[in-house]
Amino acid sequence: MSKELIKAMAELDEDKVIAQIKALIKNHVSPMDIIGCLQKGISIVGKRFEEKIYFMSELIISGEIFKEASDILGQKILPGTSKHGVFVIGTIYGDIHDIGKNIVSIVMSSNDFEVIDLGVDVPTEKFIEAIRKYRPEVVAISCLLTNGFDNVKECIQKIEQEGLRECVKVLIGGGPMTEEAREYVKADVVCKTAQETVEYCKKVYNKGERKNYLRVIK
Ligand code: B12
Repeated sequence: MSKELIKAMAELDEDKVIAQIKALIKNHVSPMDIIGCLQKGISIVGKRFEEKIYFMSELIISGEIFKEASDILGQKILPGTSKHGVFVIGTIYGDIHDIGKNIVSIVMSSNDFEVIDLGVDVPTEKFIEAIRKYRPEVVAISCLLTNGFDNVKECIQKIEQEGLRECVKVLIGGGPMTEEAREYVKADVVCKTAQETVEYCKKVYNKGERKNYLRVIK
């Protein structure tokens, strides 16, 4: 853990963040460890926002610094070559947070999954359309706002009403997503990190249920 990087991120010192990242890369620290430090730093930003030490402008700046950092790190996490499972991901409507979702996308892609990223503020219809079109094994819904839980629940209900629920595993993720939230929204699984997502999706893929899905979807 680089305390300097955590501090630079928490204090929104963009130049120091970038310089630290470059130095850590040079020292062969893994991109995922660097992301871990950035995450610690940005969660301090979140706390300061709650405590009214930071305001909306600081939140926006933190997002921009994290994005710039992930662009540098994204180039170090190379996409896989042989695509096997299909993975659809999007941030639920009403929510525009996408930094965590983007990390999950990059890591899934580097682990040989074909990733269809629907973006942010994604309406239910777009998730349903993507399930029909791409026939993924897993659809992941990202949500960082506690008041977005009902939207996630509604989205999963609609997937069920469309007769698609048995065709796809629904995974949820994002800061406030817990086991209780999973029960509430009726998802199959909650993953806390990108690596957990990879492991869960590999398990689903290795069960070889995809053929059955293809038969069920009309
Ligand atoms: C940056 C930020 C913003 C940026 C987002 C920029 C962007 N492009 O994403 C901006 C400024 C736009 C923003 C806006 C708002 N935000 Co904001 N934001 C944050 C902040 C500081 C960091 C979030 C982040 O990117 N973290 C870094 C990433 C890497 O971490 P992560 O998201 O947790 O992701 C990891 C895991 O959770 C997981 N993961 C994440 N997503 C997914 C998805 C899947 C499928 C899986 C498997 C895993 C997974 O994998 C990641 C890697 O390990 C958080 C504070 C915090 N502690 O999270 C508040 C926070 C999320 N925001 C908050 C709020 C309140 C808002 C606003 C409502 C503020 C306002 N008054 O307008 C708006 C909402 C706008 C909207 N409609 O969505 C609150 C939410 C409180 C709540 N419980 O609902 C937080 C927690 C701040 C706080 N402590 O009060 N925000």
